[in-house]
Amino acid sequence: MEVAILGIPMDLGAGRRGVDMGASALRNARIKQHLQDLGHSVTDLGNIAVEIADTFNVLEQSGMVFLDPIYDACKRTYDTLMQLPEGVFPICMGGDHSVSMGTVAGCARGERTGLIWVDAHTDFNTPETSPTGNIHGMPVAHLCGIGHEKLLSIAGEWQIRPEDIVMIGIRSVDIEERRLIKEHGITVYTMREVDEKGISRIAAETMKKLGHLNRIHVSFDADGLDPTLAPGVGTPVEGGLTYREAHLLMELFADSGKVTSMDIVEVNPILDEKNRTAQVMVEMAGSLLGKRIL
Ligand code: DIR
Ligand code: MN
Ligand code: MN
Ligand code: MN
Repeated sequence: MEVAILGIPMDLGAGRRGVDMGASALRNARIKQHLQDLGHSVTDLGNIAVEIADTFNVLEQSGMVFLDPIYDACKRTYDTLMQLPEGVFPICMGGDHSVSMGTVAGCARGERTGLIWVDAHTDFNTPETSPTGNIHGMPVAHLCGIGHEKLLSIAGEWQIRPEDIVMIGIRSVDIEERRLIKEHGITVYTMREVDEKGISRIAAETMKKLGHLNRIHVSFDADGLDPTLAPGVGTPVEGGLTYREAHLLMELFADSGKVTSMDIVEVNPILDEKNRTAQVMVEMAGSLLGKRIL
């Protein structure tokens, strides 16, 4: 397969600094070589230009922290991905999860697309419901067309349909966010469902729901994993996906042959231990791109 990797060194959407170095950490963990060893042809597109938090003195912009520079970086990400030739598999390396307003839209290319959100959080806040004002807690709402007008304009008219979203690994949802998730009928597999059903049934149900679509994007927040496995994240939550649950999920998605693009986000090397969070996320990409033991 033709794979393109793209860095978006963004930490403007998160509450803690350092996640802008996530793409560097993934390159340092040899993401390109790992995927090449699986037989893929990999092009590194380099990084999207993102402004640096320290150069701003006004932090608060209408209850949304760093709204304007986040819009600019997401727009540039969207435009870059839209220019990729058809058939290339993009892997977008954050950066905090606000980048996905550009990556998901850019990978979808205006076509109806399924979105699999692997995360501890549902990221479905709006400027009105957000307890923090941090935009990394808002990308899914904006992808569904709900939220701030400026961020909704990144991809023009195009939106993800709420019925085409499946979230897995969820264990932290804000009160108002919970209401929105229910109101919009988002399919959510919390950690309780992972425990009760097992990951293979969840993968099968996900593909039953989304498999009819021509494009499926997997957006993988490193904090979906258990923090003992992935300590390098800004908002760790106990009780996440285990090493094998996460790999099996990626392996089963690979078997479906339906996934067309991926994000790896929220890897924060400042908070990490010897880059192990980046390393495990590189392995996740390998499993999603068809790594087999035998
Ligand atoms: C929280 C935290 N729900 C917020 N969100 C995080 O700020 O909206 N998302 N950490 O990854
Ligand atoms: Mn997230
Ligand atoms: Mn998260
Ligand atoms: Mn986040």
